[in-house]
Amino acid sequence: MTRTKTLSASLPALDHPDPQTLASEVLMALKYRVGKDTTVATPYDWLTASIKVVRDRIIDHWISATKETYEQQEKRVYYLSLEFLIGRLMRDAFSNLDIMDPMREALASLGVDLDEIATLEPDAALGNGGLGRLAACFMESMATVDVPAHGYGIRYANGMFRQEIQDGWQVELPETWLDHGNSWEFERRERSFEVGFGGSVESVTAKDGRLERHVWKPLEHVLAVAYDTPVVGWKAKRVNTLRLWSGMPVDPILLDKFNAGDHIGALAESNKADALSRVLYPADSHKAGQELRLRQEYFFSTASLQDIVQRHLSQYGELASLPDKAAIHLNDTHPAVAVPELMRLLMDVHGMDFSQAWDITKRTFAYTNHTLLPEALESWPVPLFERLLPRHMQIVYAINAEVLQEARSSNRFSGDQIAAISLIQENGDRRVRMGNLAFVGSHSINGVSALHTELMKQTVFADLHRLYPDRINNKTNGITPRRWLIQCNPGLTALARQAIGDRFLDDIEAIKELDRFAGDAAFRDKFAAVKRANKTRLANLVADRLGIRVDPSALFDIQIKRIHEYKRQLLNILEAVALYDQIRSHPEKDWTPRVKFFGGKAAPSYHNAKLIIKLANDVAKVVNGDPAVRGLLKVVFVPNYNVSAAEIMMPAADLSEQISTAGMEASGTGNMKFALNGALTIGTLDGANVEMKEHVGDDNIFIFGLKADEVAERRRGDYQPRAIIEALPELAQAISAISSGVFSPHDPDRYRDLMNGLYDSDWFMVAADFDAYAATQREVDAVWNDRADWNARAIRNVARMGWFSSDRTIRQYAKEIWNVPV
Ligand code: 26W
Repeated sequence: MTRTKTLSASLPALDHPDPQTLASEVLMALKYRVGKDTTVATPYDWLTASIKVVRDRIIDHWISATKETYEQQEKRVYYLSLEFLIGRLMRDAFSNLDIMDPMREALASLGVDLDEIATLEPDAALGNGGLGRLAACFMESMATVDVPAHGYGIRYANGMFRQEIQDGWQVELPETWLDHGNSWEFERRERSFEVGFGGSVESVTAKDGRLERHVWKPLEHVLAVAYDTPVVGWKAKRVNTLRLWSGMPVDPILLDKFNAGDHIGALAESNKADALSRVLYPADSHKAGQELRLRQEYFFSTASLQDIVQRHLSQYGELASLPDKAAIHLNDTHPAVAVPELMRLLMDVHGMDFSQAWDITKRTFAYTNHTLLPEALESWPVPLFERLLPRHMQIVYAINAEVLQEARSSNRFSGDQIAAISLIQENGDRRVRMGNLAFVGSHSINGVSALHTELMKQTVFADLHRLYPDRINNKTNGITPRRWLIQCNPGLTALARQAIGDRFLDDIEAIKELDRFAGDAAFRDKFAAVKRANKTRLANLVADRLGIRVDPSALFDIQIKRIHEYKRQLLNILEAVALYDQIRSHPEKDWTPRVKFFGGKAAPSYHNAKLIIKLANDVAKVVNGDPAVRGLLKVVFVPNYNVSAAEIMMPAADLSEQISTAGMEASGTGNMKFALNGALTIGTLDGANVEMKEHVGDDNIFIFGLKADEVAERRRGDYQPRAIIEALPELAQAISAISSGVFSPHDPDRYRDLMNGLYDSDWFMVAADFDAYAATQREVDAVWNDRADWNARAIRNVARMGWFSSDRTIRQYAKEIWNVPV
């Protein structure tokens, strides 16, 4: 039953403090929280004091929201995710509490520049890329649309690595974001749970000899300790909790061991606990495979479930009502071990039988799939799973028996199809398939764009979909407009407010009222001025940090995202090389000045991705240094792409590169951030690009290349990249230049294998799409040269992107998956 929300009187209203009040709060915080006075305060101390001030204000809302959820017995959402790519929080908090301006003034009155101290806040980079950033946008949107929610994850001491570019190569350095402490979080020592690994399973029999229950006797124990960060929504509508677990030895002093003289043993135990929350696996769409990763997955899943079960029991006294009061969401398969863990808690700890536990489990869990890449689909070797989690292995077998029985008794499945449904992969080494486990344990399985969801039904989950046809559904991703427009693009926000008023701040879909201004020349000029200012800021940054001078009046063409072959940074670089060649050989032509920006991290073990970074840098060096180019083309690789870099680059883009091989990008969310900030997209019909095209209209987006079904068809047939390359002189020359060492004269063979890969197999269809891509880029030039037309299209992009708000996405999850009122 869906209950509609009633606005409660108990929630504190948003107050509007004046700068004087805030200034005195900052001074108090500086004195009593930081322990300094103004004469000795460092910029970092001012940052800490400012965060404490805004956090105090958030806490008032936090406590009342938590109380209200309890009193009203509201259903809670639990979002389990191994990644939360949050970025900085201070500006977001100021903006959501509507105190940005008075706070700026307050700090200025104390001689402190808000923008300066804001850049000192470290990025909380507890995620790899899209999946982690989506989790962060969702947390903010759940608070904004008033869904009572907890995010659960790991408090990694080292998040995503810091990328340095040395001699063009990626070098990975540890990111120590907790060095100065973390002003946002609260340590909750009292909220800690034991986590076991290994050991054996004992059966307890009743007096009559019947099996009563199983008891897992783990060999190792660690503690998961909670750290809470409040997450504030727009205008502090609600404040939710992000609870991150940190590993600690059960006996933090390890006195027994130590006193018994086992100093090394005591240290080893401490290190083992510590290791669980030491580092984020930097593998994006490639399974990590190591034992420590499975340990991390179980560690945070069991701690979160124990916490959820305890909260539910203390409020309701029984567990049969769990599905009515708790929706637990699995962000990809990383927390899929939560399925057998909840079964274990219900059966072994709380005495339920299998069928009741299974019913509760399925009604409680929902799962989102974020990728179809086969190499990213998690599975664990049965011997490893069994050694680490012996009781869970038994439960997985029991679930499997249940599911396979259902499949067999329907008489609709062949032997191969039954094998595809099984939780255990039997060919080769035996492995537990985490995708199948998450699927069968959930009542809802969703994809993240319309195309991706269709492909899920046709490929990875085809047989499970036939067995459970009502479970797969689509929830197209979204982004929070607070961070990705209001906060990162104050110029465009102010311009929109002048034009259409403030309604879009509360309801981003109202930004569609901007549409009619596309035809208004005066507005277009103002829009262009905002874009120009944002580009100038990026140009200055690039000049300061990299010593590369770029002209803000050139077309800024940007591809920023993880480096992966399927995302096809290589296609973009090849086009740059071909263009470079053209500019040199046809100096008489009227070339359109362009700067191609790249940014992104490669997984440390991903050889080709790292080579692509080196290639971008090698090409940049040659092109930028060639006087014959006359500045018409520049290539810039921006090091250490992260959330904060995105906040500067998204607003500065004219052209957004979304050029993955069709069928391979589940959704993309960078595509949405660019368009909302007034960039036009050049892209394939992949992921959410398909729906973006429907919303912005065919004339306002540049679509090229093979479609997903055409890619599949070529792969089935005999795709001949060599023939294609040989028929395209521009492409052939670009490849041969790279291959023969034009961009790597001191190591001429550096790119030989990478280029041969294009001739020999070209799995990502770079050759097949090159011609269409290059032709579309020239079309881009033509539109760019009619600046009124370009700006009109860009404005229409901004106006028509409201639907891609994560508020819309979260409302759909709430209504169609979680059954919570919004
Ligand atoms: C097991 C290792 C691992 C780690 C990360 C496997 C898979 C992943 C994810 C697939 C990585 C990811 O970030 N996927 C992205 O999710 C976004 C949010 O839904 C989508 O927009 C992107 O298209 C998708 O690549």
